[in-house]
Amino acid sequence: MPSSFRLSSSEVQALGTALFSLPKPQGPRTPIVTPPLPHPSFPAYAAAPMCASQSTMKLALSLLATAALANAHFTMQYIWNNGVDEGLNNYIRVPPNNNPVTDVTSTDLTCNVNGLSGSGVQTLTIPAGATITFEWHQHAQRTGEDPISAGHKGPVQVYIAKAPSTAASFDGQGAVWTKIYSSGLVNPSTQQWATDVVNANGGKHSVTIPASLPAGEYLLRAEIIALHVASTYPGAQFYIGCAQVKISSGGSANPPKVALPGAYHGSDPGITINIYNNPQTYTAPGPAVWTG
Ligand SMILES: [Cu+2]
Repeated sequence: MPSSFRLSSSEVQALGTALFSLPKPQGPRTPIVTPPLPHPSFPAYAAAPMCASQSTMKLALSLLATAALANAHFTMQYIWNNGVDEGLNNYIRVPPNNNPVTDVTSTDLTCNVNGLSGSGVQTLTIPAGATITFEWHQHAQRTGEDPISAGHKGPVQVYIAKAPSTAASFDGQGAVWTKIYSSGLVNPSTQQWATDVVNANGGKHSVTIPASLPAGEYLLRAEIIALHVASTYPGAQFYIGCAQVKISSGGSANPPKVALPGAYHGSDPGITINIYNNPQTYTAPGPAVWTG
């Protein structure tokens, strides 16, 4: 496994902290994580200065993370235009690896790492009102493994931003983003999250582009937030994929817009949250969905 696919040490430590803050299960529900607990005084042990037992600690943390996550990290790899698969990484600003963004004030929040330019990326022409599907995978392949690793629970959202000129030259900065889709805690009684639905759908989720948007070139930004280590900030993991599209015809709507980064804060209840506490409601970060 390439090193870029491994959990960082801070992620592993945060996971350990989150797991050891688990409350007792309340009512009938499927256990989300049932890792073997390697040591009763684990949190203090993990926070202690480096010592002779460091390698043992690392092994225990590694086993813990493996039990909970099996794999890690993913990227947006395909865009489908009205049901047509447009091919691996085509029309997408591809990040250097599948690591998440965790700093909501970073320009990496816009379109992932190295995502401020689309030079070399083609722009896909779509009709007004198109149904666009995004497809995510852990690795650069459709292998049948979980598209996103099952331990990654959280919301799925889609934003769109109109480019002043070409999508390829658009950096997506400023108050330019309109939220057009959001799905969070789908079923509180079973603790089913939007990410579970994406996994069940082979890594895919769809959005209808509002037909009232004006013709022109746009960035489409899909976002999956994994909340498995989000009980402190930074912890929530932002997986972001931006695609370049050209709406061939359209209307004259002027939808509400926010900045990304800008609209999210580390203190947002949808960003800093312990999802192992059987939440019954969830408020995703950012503005309300605009449907056209
Ligand atoms: Cu991951």
